[in-house]
Amino acid sequence: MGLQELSAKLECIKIEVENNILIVTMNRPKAMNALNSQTLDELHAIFDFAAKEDEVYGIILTGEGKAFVAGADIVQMKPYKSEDGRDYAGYAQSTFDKIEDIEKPVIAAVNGYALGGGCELSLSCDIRIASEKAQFGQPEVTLGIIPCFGGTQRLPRLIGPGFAKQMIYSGKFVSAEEALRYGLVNKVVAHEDLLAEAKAMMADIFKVSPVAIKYAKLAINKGGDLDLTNALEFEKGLVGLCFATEDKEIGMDAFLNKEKPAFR
Ligand code: CO8
Repeated sequence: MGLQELSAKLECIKIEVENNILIVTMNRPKAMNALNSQTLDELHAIFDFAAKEDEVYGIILTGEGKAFVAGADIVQMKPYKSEDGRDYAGYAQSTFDKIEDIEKPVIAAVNGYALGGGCELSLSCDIRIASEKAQFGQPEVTLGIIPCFGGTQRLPRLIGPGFAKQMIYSGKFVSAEEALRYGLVNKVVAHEDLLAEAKAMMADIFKVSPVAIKYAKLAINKGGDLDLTNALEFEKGLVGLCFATEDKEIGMDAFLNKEKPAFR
């Protein structure tokens, strides 16, 4: 399915391609871009498209209006019993795994509220840039549940268990500046500069070897779940793969010839 055809089918998310960046805008403003089943279906379709489309080199995720994503859809979840809750969490987890595992860089440009599943969505991206208006939180405990779209696992892995427990146990929102201090976001920028900053960061990533990015992402994401000895083995195996690629020839030839490498 091409971009136009996919775009025409989407109701909760907008997509466009600009300079090889797929810009994905969460777009259910009447519900603060909350994640209902249809939105998760659409995210699956979009990331399937992004994985296959050669003209997409990287993805930026952002939101329309006051929210990035204000969490799972509470209206949809209210009637759920135990099994429904588990199943829905599983579906959201598989969606976010797909985002985390895509072999292309993904930047979250967090424009506003990133709460519950919204904070967890940003955690499945490689890099988070926040508008000064962004607010992060895991308010699930105020609803009598726990973060379950990966939040109890990805948040402490990113910012450490101390700050993660503070966020998860209190349910309180934290400002963009506080999120920067925790290491939850890489950078805070003026609201009007958010997308430009995300695009500029992506443009820098596009200058280097896409094959190296793919293997670096795999090494960081999968190696982090292994003990150090096995993680280093894994890293060694991946650099072996790098040495077999054309990108390695291009990169090292360019350096030795005092030229800029022309990857892709
Ligand atoms: N789900 C559904 N609707 C929502 C959500 C949501 N998460 N967030 C906001 N809305 C709706 C509001 O109900 C309101 O609708 P209406 O206009 O029909 O009354 C509309 O969006 C606008 O919201 P507000 O009037 O509240 O706007 P404010 O600017 O006053 O406040 C906030 C904005 C701060 C974002 C506020 O709406 C809020 O706190 N939202 C809920 C945040 C939250 O608790 N998120 C966590 C949800 S749980 C989760 O994400 C993970 C759990 C997964 C469990 C899954 C297993 C089944």
